[in-house]
Amino acid sequence: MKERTAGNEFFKGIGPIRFEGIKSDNPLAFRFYNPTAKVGKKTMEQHLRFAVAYWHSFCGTGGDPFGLPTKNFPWLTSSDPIHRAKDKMDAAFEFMTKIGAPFYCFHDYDIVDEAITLKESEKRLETMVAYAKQKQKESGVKLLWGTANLFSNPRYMNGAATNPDFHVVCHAGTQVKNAIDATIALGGINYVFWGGREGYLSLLNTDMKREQEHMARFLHMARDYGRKQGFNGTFLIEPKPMEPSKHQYDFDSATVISFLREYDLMDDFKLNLEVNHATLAHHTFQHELQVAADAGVLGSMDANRGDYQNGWDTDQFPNNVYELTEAMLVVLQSGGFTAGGINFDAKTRRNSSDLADIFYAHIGGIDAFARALVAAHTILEDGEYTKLRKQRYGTFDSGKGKEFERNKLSLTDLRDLAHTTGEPAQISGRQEYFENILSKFV
Ligand code: XUL
Ligand code: CO
Repeated sequence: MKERTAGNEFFKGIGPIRFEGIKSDNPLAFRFYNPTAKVGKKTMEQHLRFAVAYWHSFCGTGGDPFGLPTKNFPWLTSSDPIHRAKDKMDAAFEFMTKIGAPFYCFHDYDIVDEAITLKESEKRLETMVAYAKQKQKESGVKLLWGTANLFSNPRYMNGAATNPDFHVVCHAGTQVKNAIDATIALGGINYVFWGGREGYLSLLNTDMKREQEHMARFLHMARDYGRKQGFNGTFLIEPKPMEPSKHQYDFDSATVISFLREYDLMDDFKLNLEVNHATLAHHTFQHELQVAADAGVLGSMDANRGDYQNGWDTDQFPNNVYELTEAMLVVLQSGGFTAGGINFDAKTRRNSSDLADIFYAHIGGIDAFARALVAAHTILEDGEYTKLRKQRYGTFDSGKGKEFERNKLSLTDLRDLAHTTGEPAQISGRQEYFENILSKFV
């Protein structure tokens, strides 16, 4: 077998991406993201905690249900699975270092292809985890989260943890155990569960209650195992309403939170919220973030955008600064990211077939978030937005309104008060005024 050449440069002609400021017309530079610039008490890098998604940028080659792959990645050419995996990892770390991302995220079988036997798959994973450890050490790039791919292999066609066949659940458990081990070995800060196949296609053949109980049992086992192995990080659930399942159990923030509460998992689990998944659930992204923040479980973010003209997960890189500002307002007001970050769960389009396109995509997304961060911070500093929103609830800050909040009134008290005060004066919600505050700073 041909020896692998280590240290290949895959993105030739592209150096480290630097901040050059708004006047720069260099397409391979940041115009807004200056990692060391302070926004309030933290630097941009500390606020945003960007992560590169291994699967989209180094594994996905552009195949779709209607056509073959379009991306001829030079790191995928070797016929030997370990050589190929190491080349891919060299490319990934070269990219992450050049773009200046502090973090990355992966699924188990992103870093190496699954083998025919479980034993061989585990051996491959072990080899690649050791290689990743070395690469992380050399580059300083850290693991934001690890996860297991419990949706691609045909064995999961009826679900993973919620599969009606216990034997499949055992396979899912094995993968999760190994992925947790890998995450711990690599110092991962979070561990994610996205249950793409945890749901159903038809209720006619599905015992939903039993499947959800199995899912809870499975998550308890994973939590117990991780904690026993010394994992102190956060377990994250990533909601999505559908695709590939017709109905996914982790539908949206509210559904997942009530599941976590019902099965006593709130102490260990938080949410990883993805923009396009919110869109598919007919929510705004900021709604999903706020629901999680209000329950104290806003963990991390998968950043992308959908498409206004269709109804599936297009995973496009973010570029809508106005919408991102609304999202960053929620994040900042909830105290910002601690363990979590912003993972670019986004892919370049199928016809973006140059290697440089991966750089343009990330530069665009990172700059858009930097602008949104600054805008949201400025809006909060300016204070008019928060003041006006607080004022809307002013009648609860004193007198009878305050007594209501403090549980001092009964329903008959409300009746008596309504009779004394008469018809309330109309008060405008001033939505357009609020929108204009945002426009002023975006
Ligand atoms: C799928 C999706 C996944 C998860 C990780 O829509 O978002 O990539 O982020 O499994
Ligand atoms: Co995602």
